[in-house]
Amino acid sequence: MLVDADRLHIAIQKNGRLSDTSRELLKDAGLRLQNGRNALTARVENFPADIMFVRDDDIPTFVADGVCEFGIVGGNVLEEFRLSSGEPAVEVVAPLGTARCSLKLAAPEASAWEGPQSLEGQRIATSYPRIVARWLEEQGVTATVVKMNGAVELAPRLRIAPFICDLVSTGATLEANGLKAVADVYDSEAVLIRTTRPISDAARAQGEALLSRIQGVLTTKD
Ligand code: PRT
Ligand code: ZN
Repeated sequence: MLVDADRLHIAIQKNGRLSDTSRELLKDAGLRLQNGRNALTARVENFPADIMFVRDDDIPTFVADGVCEFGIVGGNVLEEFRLSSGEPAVEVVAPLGTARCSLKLAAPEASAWEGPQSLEGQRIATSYPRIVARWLEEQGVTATVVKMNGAVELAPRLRIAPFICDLVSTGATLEANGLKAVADVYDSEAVLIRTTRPISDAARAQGEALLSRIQGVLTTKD
């Protein structure tokens, strides 16, 4: 546990697609951060909370371990984490409506697609192997899932796998790589998560106050 059990610890992405909207949400909730962009942590001047700037992939772990009481992360990252960790001590307290995207199955433009059965016995490259494996099971299809940590859209050209499953927002990346989306696997948006581990009474009360401020911000944005 971090030194001060009476302060809240909030994990947000340091740099990436979630960082600006995460900072903005905390700001709109009235939290004034002390440090600039390059710090790893920031003290909130006017609320008993510290912000941790981390990789998005680490956020579910920090919250489930109770190192941070709150975090903001993509639903896709949280879901993959949940499928890998049994029943982690983390709950979604608010969908945020930002960073919307879909995990989509894609195939080379020229290939024939006759539905999920076209995947039988094939290879699929993805950064989300557990979400893809669950979907394949739901479809009753057996295929080999190949985990890649990035540049998934190159897999067909590199002959790693003829199919990929990757996040899509505008579709421009698929198009630029000669791929077409053939199925929706998981729809995602950023979510505010909270630890379900026991925390101090003071931290719990601050957490409730933070949550109601954030809910207030979200309501005015609806
Ligand atoms: O460094 P760190 O590990 O923290 O960041 P990261 O590189 O893992 O994540 P980042 O910042 O790229 O994305 C963070 C989260 O943003 C994701 O987990 C999603 O929840 C959400 N998000 C929303 C997206 C996209 N839209 C998105 N389009 N994440 C990634 N993409 C990528 C996608 O992987 C593909 O390469 O953008 C490309 C496709 O975009 P379009 O517009 O061409 O379709
Ligand atoms: Zn990441």
